[in-house]
Amino acid sequence: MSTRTPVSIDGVVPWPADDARRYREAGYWSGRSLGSHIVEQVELHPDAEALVDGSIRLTYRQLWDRSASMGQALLNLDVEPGDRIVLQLPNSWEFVALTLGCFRIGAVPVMALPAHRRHELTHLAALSDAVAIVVADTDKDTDLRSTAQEVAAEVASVRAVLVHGDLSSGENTSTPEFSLADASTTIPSFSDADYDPAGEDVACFLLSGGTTGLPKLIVRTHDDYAYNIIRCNAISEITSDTVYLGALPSSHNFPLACPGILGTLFAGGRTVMLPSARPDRAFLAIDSESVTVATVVPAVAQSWIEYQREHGTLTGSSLRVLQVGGSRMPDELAARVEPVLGARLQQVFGMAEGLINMTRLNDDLEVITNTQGRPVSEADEIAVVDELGEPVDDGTPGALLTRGPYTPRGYFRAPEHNSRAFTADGWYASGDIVIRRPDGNLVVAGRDKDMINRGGEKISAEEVENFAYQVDGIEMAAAVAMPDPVLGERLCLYVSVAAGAHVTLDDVLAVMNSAGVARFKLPERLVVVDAIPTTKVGKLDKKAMREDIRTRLDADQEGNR
Ligand code: OOB
Repeated sequence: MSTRTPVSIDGVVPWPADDARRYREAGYWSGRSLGSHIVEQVELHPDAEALVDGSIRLTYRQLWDRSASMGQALLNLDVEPGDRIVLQLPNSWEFVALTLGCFRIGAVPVMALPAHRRHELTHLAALSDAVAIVVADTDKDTDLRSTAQEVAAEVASVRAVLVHGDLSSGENTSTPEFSLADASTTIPSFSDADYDPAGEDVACFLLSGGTTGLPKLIVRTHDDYAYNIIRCNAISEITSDTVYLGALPSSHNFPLACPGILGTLFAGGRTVMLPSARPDRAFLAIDSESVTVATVVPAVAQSWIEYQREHGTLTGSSLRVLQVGGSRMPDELAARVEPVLGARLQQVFGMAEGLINMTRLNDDLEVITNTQGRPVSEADEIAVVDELGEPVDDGTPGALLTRGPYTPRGYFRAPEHNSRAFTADGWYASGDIVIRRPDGNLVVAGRDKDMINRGGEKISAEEVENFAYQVDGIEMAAAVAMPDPVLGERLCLYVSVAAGAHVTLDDVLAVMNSAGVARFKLPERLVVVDAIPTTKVGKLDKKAMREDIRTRLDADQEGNR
């Protein structure tokens, strides 16, 4: 157990003292840092492979050494325990080494998504008071070095940019730039004993899917995140024999810690990092690395099933468990996983805010196919309530509330939002409508939050609407989910316009692109209406618009026949 005094970060909402004591006494919180769990595996089998990234293969000892180098490089930049670092890296060994380096010296990575651009990165850096930003040199067609420089110029606290990739060209470097390659070879001179974070110290900031404006920051402590990982490992049966495929963006809670990369490291298994989850590449990796567990969203599961049906490349596959979550998996798709891919399906209904539900590997097929599972910990509290906050009977849909040892009690520096997202008793209102079955398993039946779930990527309707209002001629705007056979949902924007004005989708995209918004948030269809439907109390009637777009899509299909 760490003996260091915890680092206090202004704006973190702690668990109430009584609950914290209870969680410690019950052994849910061990008072240990995340790194202390992983170093056990380093000592146990230093020469076992921990991480594979293309042609690079790192043993536990090598990964641990590289994470020390990364930690030292941060210390050389005067990064101190508790300092925040916006981390945006593709799936790579560097992502893991740097994350572990941060954990070891108590620096706090802010887990930006690879798709984030200037708009989101600036927000994350400013909200977290980040001292540094870590990016890849480019992603697709975007020069992320320049983006990071723009963010640094905007946010006074940022004093360094660390770059994964090429630093040889470019002169726009008003904020000092450092190479991650150099950082990974820095000679470490610090001792873990001097830094080892306390259990209650902040380990990382995850991002909320966000129902309001820009993403909120979710504070995860070493204690709570370690417990999250340990419970997920137990339920997913992760051991030193596990070979885990990390193909979703690693900064998501799901592939990071449910049980994900960190869970596999906790257990002494091996993680194979892939830059994308495309079936051709994933299947090659599964075959050549004898992958046993993989994590995907439903849209990816569907593409794997289709690919396998067409090409049949997974014969005699090592894949034992396919974890699927992030958005609702249709029951018909769930039923096809095991027959086609030969792997046991594990449905995962989780959230970066904490609570993780999973089907168990030995559940009846009916449960695995038709439900999103049950909490991974006996200490997870669940309530399903009606509009008045009264519990509903099992079998009746209601809003999901939760509380527990790895579900924090408030977002970072968001008191106003916290007063709405959390009840006075500390329950987190997830915004999901669920049915609890008599067997305790949850079925996700809808949601009461204003969010679009585009294949697992969450988009706040409000954020997109705010951009729409910057377009000349738009008087009223409403972002709604339109059904999509592949992604589940895509974003459709309804607008009403001023008399005589002519607004196109391109006008909206132009505003969002010039603001540097992540591409996945861009509306994919614009519907111009005379008047946006409203409810009796004058609120945007999103239900009516969702029904309307359904009808329009059906009519389009008819027209195409
Ligand atoms: C995961 O985390 P987030 O924070 O990106 O999104 C959480 C939200 C949930 O509140 C729910 O609305 C939706 O995503 N969701 C699902 C789902 N899994 C997540 N909706 C229906 N069925 C599912 N299986 O998405 C996440 C975090 C950890 C593990 C798994 C997913």
